[in-house]
Amino acid sequence: MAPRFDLVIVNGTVVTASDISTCCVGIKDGKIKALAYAFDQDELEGVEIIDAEGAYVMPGGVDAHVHLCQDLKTGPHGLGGECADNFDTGSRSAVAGGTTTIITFATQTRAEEDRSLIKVVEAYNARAESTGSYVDYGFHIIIVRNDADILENELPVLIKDWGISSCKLFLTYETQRLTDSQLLDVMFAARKHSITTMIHAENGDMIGWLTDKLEAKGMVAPYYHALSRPPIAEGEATNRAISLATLIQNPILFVHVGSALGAANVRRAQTMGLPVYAETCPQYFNLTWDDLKRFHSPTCFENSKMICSPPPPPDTNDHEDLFVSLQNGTFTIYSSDHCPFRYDHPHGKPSGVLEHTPSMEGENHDCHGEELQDLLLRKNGAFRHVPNGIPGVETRLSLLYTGALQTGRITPQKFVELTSTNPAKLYGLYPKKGALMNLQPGSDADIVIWHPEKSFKPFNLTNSMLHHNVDYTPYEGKEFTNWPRYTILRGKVMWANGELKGKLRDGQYVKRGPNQLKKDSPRMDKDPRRVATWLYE
Ligand code: DUC
Ligand code: ZN
Ligand code: ZN
Repeated sequence: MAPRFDLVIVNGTVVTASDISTCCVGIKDGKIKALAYAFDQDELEGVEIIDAEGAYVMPGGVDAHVHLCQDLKTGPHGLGGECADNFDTGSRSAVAGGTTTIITFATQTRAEEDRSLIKVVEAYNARAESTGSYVDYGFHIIIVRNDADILENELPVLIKDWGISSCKLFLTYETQRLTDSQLLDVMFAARKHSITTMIHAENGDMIGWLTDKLEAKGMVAPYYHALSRPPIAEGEATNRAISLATLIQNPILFVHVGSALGAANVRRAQTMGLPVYAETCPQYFNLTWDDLKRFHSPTCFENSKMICSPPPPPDTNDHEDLFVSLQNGTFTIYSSDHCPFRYDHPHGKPSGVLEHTPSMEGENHDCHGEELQDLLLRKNGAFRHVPNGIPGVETRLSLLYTGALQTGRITPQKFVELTSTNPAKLYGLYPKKGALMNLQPGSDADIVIWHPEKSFKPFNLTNSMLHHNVDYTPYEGKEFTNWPRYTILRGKVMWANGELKGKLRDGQYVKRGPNQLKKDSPRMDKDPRRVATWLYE
């Protein structure tokens, strides 16, 4: 008789978003088959066994905000650089950090040939298929125009054929931002097709105006990026988007919320019963404005390594405010916003110097290594032209473990909710992902097993330990108190004791369904504020 299981995890402290218990996990055909206090000896005969030694056993991480293979070099007001990771290097980094599913972005642009969302998704998927992936993956679609025909005809195809149930919209960046009226168009279409709208909420005009003022005073060093995007830029934009979503009555998710002001607006909307969700990211709990001036001198271009948008908060008091929002449910999900740019690459962070400085006339714009580093020392850059984004898909879970779980700021269940279960529910993947459910429809056996706390020696991170294709980490030297010991994807051990075990083509594309958190908002269709019921009749 075939064994009941292919793989069994014993002596685990099994954690889900709701429960925690000492038990064993039995896996068969890539699915969770049984959870039990113990299995009979004869059931374990010939079966691969992992001894968790009392450590946490959790659903694999679902990172719902990852940029891979993305065209980010979209002009002076876009993100302005070349994405350093493809599906090979990015997914390798994900699995080494305990993540088993990533949702990446396929980007429409304003170019006529990129009008069709379907063609955009096909092109991005071809990039994923050309390398393969170590983890399961899907796409959000970024929409930067409001063509009625595309929204009407293509959104249903994205849902039906591709299982894409979320789109991202921008309130900043000249090449991406939509006006309020355009936002309403897309939100209205998204509502019709049960698509969740993800909002990049920063006020583009405030940022542009402040950037001009800073430049006029010669304040162009990387540090001033933070001053060009103060918390009120997120405060205004979250408020406005909440108002628009109230009119449309469709769920919105604010991506990468990094300010207490943004979080407070989200909290207020949630208290009113609106389907407003928020994502936050590790950089808002681990970096501050000081990190933008930590290399050598406040004006040093190397500080561009820390530039991301929105920027990290001013100081560590903000971290504490944000931890409260993490703990009390204001933040629905915790993603990496892995947006990788290299430092030693002319189309990475050095774009901030190479491509846009008038004094670069006559210089080699396509250099690497010593020549590039020499240029960065001799020439002034400007934060306006630095690509916005930092890497973090691999460090996401361990940073939250170190900073929030081990310190008692959140429970193990909350950790699972934020990093796996809620992203799976929000983006229509539950309970295939984000759960350890052994009853129909059942969960994929995607699991992360940590090291036992009592035997794990804290260590200081260096970039050489990571598996991405970026030549730095913002967390260089930081102490970590745990790290995923095993990462299991659909029953296959992909990462064990510091070694990559899986294969590049083990990851699969995942189709997603509609938002499964929406039903938590009972007043959603009651239109208590008398906004626009007639629109939906
Ligand atoms: N938005 C993102 O989602 N990632 C990086 C930078 C940005 O503006
Ligand atoms: Zn964004
Ligand atoms: Zn992002």
